[in-house]
Parts: sequence; C-alpha cells; structure tokens
Amino acid sequence: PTEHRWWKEGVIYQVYPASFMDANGDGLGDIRGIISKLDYIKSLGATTVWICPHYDSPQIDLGYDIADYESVYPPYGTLKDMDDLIAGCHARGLRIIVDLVINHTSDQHKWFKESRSSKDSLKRDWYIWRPAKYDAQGNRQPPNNWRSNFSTAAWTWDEHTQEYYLHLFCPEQPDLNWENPETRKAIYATAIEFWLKRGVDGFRVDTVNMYSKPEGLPDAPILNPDAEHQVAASLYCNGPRMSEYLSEMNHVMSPYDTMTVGECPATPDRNRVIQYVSAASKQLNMVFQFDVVDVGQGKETKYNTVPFNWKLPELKQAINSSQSLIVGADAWTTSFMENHDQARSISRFASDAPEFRVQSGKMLAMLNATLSGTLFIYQGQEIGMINMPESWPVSEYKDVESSNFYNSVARATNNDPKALAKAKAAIQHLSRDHARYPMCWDSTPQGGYSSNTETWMRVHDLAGEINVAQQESDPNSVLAFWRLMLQMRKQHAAALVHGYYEIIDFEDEMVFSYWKKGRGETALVVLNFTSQEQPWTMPPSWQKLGLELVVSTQGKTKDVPDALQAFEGRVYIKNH
Ligand code: TEU
Repeated sequence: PTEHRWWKEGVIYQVYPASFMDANGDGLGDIRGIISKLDYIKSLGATTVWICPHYDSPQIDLGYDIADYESVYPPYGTLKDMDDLIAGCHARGLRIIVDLVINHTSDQHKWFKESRSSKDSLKRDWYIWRPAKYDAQGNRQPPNNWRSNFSTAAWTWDEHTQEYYLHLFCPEQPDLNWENPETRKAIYATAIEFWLKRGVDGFRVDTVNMYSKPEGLPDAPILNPDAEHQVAASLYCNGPRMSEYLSEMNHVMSPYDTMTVGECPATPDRNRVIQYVSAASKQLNMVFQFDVVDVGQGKETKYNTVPFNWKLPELKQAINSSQSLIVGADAWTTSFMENHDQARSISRFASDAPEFRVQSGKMLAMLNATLSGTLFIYQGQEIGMINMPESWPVSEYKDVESSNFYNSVARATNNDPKALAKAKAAIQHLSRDHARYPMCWDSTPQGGYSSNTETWMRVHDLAGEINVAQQESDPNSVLAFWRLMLQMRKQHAAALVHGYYEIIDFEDEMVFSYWKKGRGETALVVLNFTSQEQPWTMPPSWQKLGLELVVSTQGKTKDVPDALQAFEGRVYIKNH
C-alpha cells in the first residue's frame, strides 16, 4: 500500500443525525446541531465526517428509506443547512462524506409510486416485480422463499397491479432494478452527482454488494425448515454484475477527488473482497467487512444467540480478515468496531460494569487505533458510551430490526415467556438501538443533547456520568485516551496505519497480542480482554529499553511491570 491518498491516513467520525445534537429543541437531532459540534469533532483528531442519511424520508428505517435524494428531511434542516455543513467542514480542514443508499428507495419515492401505478408504467421496470406462484392447494406464494434482512418475507404483494415486488429490507424499501440502464443513469445523476456538485468528498455506500441479483431469483437453500422464509444473503450478495455496476459508478465519480467505502455484508471470501477494493479494479476504495461485528452473533439470525457466546481467538481471526487485505495486494482496508447498526463495543467485547467500563473503553480504543486501514469512529465511542440499561422495557427499542425480531418470536411462540426472555436478552446485547440513543454531551437534562424533555429516544440513565464535558476535564478519561491514541496513530502511521498485522498468541483466550510491522518501525500491541490481572512477558526478541510505550491505564510512560491489569492495553514502538 504505497499510493498516498487523503483518505488512507484519515480518521472518519460517523454522525447519526437523529441522535447527535438537537439545535432547534424539537427532541430530534438536526444539521445545525452537527454544525455546532464540528470544532469538537476536529479536536478529536478526526479528519473526515460521515453523515448518516440526511435525505427526505418517511423514516421507516431511520432514513435508509429515501423518498427524495435531492432534498433534506425537513426536521433535520434544509439544503442551505447542508451547504453550510459542507462549508463548515471544509473551513476547518475536515472532509465530509454522506451515505449513498441506492439498493432501494422508499416506497414514497416518486419513482416507486409511478412504478406501482400500473403494469404499463414507464417506470414499471425500475423495481423488481414478479407474478405470484401458486402451491398445490392453489394458495398464492411469493416468487421465491427469501427472507428480508428484517425477519419478514422479502416480497410484498401489490393488490393494485396483482404482482409481488422485492425488498431485501422493509416492505417500505423496494429494491431498485439495476439491470435497467436508464434506472442506473437516474441513480447516478440524483444520488451521486447532485451531492458531488454541492461539495461532498465521497460516500459511504450502503449495502454495496446487493445491487446485482442472481439470474432467475432462485430459492435459497432451506437452513431452517420451521421458518416461513429463508436467509438468502449468499444468493443476493455479490451477484454476477456487481463489478460492472461498481466500475460504472466509479467512472461517474472519477472527475472528483472522492473516496468510497462500501458496506459489504456476507462476504467471507477474501478474493471477492479484493476484487472490490484493489486499486487496479477501480471499483471502491475500501469496504466494511462484517467479520468483526458478526463475532458472537447468531448465524441464521443475528439475535439467535446468547450474550458473550464467543472466544477471543474468533475476534483475532475476524480482525485478520480485514488486516490481511493489504498484504500482497494493491488493496486498502478499514478499522472499525461500531456504527449505527451495532451495539456498543464495550458492552459486546469487554465489560460495561461500572468498575471496568473506562478501562474497557481505553483498551478497545487502543485496538481500533492500532489496526491498519482507514479508521472509523462512531459517535459516542470516543467517550465510551455503553448499551442501553438492562432495566429499560422492550418498548424503549425503536428500531425496526429489533422490534420485528421480538414480535416474530412473540408470534411464533404465542408469547412464551421463556422465548421472550431469551429474545429480550439478545436485543439487550445486540440491538441497533444501543447505537441510536442520544449522544451524551454534558450533565444537564437530556445530557445536553436537547432542550426538549421529549427526546425521540430515551436519554441514557448514565448520561450524567458518561459525557463529553465531564471527560474533557479528566486527563484519565476515555476521551483523553482516544485523543492520545489518534496522535500516536498519526505519528507512527508507518506501523499503525500501514503496517502488517501478525497475531502472536492466536490460541490465547485471555490476552490478544500482535505485531504491526511497518517501514522503519514496528509496534507490539498487547491487550488484556479479561477482568483479572494476566501474566505476560515481553517476547525475547525485544528489549524493554528504548521503546516508546503507551499503557491504557497510565498514558505515555517509561516502564511497567510485566503483568497486565484488568482490561489493560499497551503499545510498544521500536524504530529500526
Ligand atoms: O445495513 C445493511 C445490512 O446488511 C444490515 O442488515 C445490517 O447487517 C444490520 O443492520 C446489522 O444489524 C445498511 C444500513 O447500515 C442499515 O442501517 C440499513 O437498515 C440497511 O442498510 C438498509 O438500508
């Protein structure tokens, strides 16, 4: 990885508009709120801001159901506010990327309204319509057995035109038909060029590997014979024309100095990923692989698991799959553990118990900030925000993914208390809602997020303790430690951003240590993933003396005893 591009050493801070900062006091975040926090984002050491969907939308899937690519969701603000946000970023030397959601639109998009108006509509073929199938008893059945990503069928029957349409997510998110060149042209003009002309610096590309559907839309293999619909990701991800579409899209962006990061679920095959992200293939600059965030999740459905049902070697291996992309290929990669679709990393991968959560947050900061690739931080991760309190009732969970899942269990088991308790435990651990409750800014009411007592999601019970203002004044805070790690990452980019990752202790279930070998310098990272002290000794090839050292429990320091404290992390750096 030699070619230097601005995004390679970038640190990208992800903002979820609904939950970041409410400037107008309506209980929902907005663009003006984001603008008011740009200095804070810059102060972290971030170089780029990623804004989750800001477009006009019925908000069935929190903005990932877009009704108009060229206008802003009115409660968030106006096009003028977006122009000010773009200018505000650029004035501070920050870049800005926005979400590009083009696998599907909202069912309220004018294209879909036209498409559904009649079988003869000029836009009929812009979405994926199919006639019904009938079983032996003459019952109407969808064209295939696919399940959507949100626990329901992937097809919805349209009474008016007597056909089914495909939606890999909610019924309110019909999939666009990418096979139609006219549709692709319209997507590029409205969703991509419109925003590049306004000055955005790139895109996080939603569900980037789902545009090309397999020929004939075949049934998925039956994984769960009791289920009405089957998981079909292996069929609809990475379809036959993906590379063609992405090359075309890349070409549309080529006059601009952009970056793209594609969201790439269900793609365990390294060679497939390399095809998307190798510089030579000119498709995407990098992708988010799912190996890390999938650790501990159920296979057939993510919630079909029990908390902490994973071992440390699985995490090491998962990290290897993204880190290895830069070895022996002209490809680039990403480092991230959180986003708006994932529960909080402290609660999932370490401990959110009061006595451990600060240590856990710092140790995970060290992990994230020492991995190669472009680094992504999700709002609140930098202050160690944790999952929603377990005492909150299921009614506090607002997201369609968790509520559909919970309701499907209730229906399937006729409200069996044991099944519901298991389902509740799963969403308490893994729901997307944990990333979506309001950002905690200070100890004032509503955590400084809003002046309105009616916030769209409930403010965390611990907002008075875990917040930005409190940590700004504490040199031992998670926030202070993230800042230190980001400085260090910049200073030692050769090892930390570009270096090769080599696991030292693959089998160890308590301690995670690895080398990062870069040009001119090597880093040794050691992380204790347990709540107990762990013995550890420096590899014999290394001498303690003369190494630069950062310890998560102390900051920059000269020397420490060998044994690692609970959830302690260390990074040693040696120049060659
Ligand atoms: O997510 C795509 C995706 O694959 C999700 O099903 C993801 O695996 C899940 O949310 C994990 O719990 C993207 C967006 O990031 C997500 O917010 C949207 O809901 C989805 O696309 C549809 O646009």
